Amino acid sequence: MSDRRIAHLDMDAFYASVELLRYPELRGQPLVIGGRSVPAPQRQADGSLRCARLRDYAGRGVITTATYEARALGVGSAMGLMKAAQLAPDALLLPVDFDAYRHYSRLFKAAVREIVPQIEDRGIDEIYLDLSTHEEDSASLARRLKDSVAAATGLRCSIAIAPNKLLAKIGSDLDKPDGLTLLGMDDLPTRIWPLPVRKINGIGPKADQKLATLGIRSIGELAAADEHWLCGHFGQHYGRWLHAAAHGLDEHPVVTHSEPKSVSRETTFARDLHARNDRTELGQLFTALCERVAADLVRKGVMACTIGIKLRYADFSSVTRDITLAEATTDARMIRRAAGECLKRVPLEQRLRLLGVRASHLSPLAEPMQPELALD
Ligand code: DCP
Ligand code: MG
Repeated sequence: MSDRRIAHLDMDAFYASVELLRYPELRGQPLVIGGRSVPAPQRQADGSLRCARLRDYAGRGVITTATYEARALGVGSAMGLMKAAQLAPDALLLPVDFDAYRHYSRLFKAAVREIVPQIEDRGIDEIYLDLSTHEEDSASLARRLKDSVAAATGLRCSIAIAPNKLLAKIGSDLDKPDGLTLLGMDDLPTRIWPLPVRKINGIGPKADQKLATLGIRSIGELAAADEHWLCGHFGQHYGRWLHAAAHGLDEHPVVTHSEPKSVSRETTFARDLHARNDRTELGQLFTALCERVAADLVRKGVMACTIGIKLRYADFSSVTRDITLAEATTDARMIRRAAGECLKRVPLEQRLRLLGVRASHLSPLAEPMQPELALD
């Protein structure tokens, strides 16, 4: 396993960068995405763009992400917007638009698959790749992946190539944004050991705090700690893992295929619809979604026991509801009926922006029956 080559690719300031594709004139400014009921930027009669600023925000919303210009002012993901406003009152504030981010997520992954067909999908903006069987050297492969993502999306990403997933994940963060990082085991003392232990994927806030009380803050200090001593404090399993991780060891394979956990379809309306006034149109869209989910289930060879809906309202808040059926199904009408039941349990005063239907708790469809042999 020592000659594996694993890549981790992570998009730079992802949500914010997608917004900047739409509003290129905002480039270079501190900009954060987040909050609830944040107004979208508005084009003025003179062509200029009017955009909310952090200091205008009142509420409990948090930042999903910030441009690097905003991070320089001390604000970042998960920070409350009102707290952020004290640090960067003039920073621009944009609402989240998940549909747009999902669209670009699909685009960048498709661009990567053109070069490396098998990817491990780790969510909206990151993936792992196993490059071990590729002939091309790491630097030019990484370059080509970055160029392909940029050509397909106009967005930049950071990539690291390392002997395993653990180091690749740490590595992609080392030279952000627009990073291209190659790490070998030799780089451990200089590039990994000086980092805080939190940089290891798997050391969360609790373990971090406990390590701190034991006097361990950097990965190097963790590597120097005695394995038995660590096991005494954290248990055998986690103690051993901590010790191995600090030495840059990780054998996890890149997992490129997974059984679907759910099947879903959703649609954002061309204009916001109202449950009462646009009843017919909404009903038709709803039925069409259920039919597509049913077809997806059959195509994937699975049936579903739970049917759920997702609504996003005009103010971007969303709700989900689900219902568990007496028996698993792939039938569009049963899905439609269950989804209709869910719809009765959500508030419908506000206009709707998006409707989605999800089928989950999947199990394999019964084997098709053996075609009868033609005996004569
Ligand atoms: N995100 C979020 N809430 C968080 C962290 C992230 O909603 N607490 C969203 C917004 C990010 C996206 O997920 O754009 C990807 O998360 P990353 O941690 O990769 O952050 P970015 O891509 O924004 O920045 P970076 O350049 O550091 O990767
Ligand atoms: Mg990212």
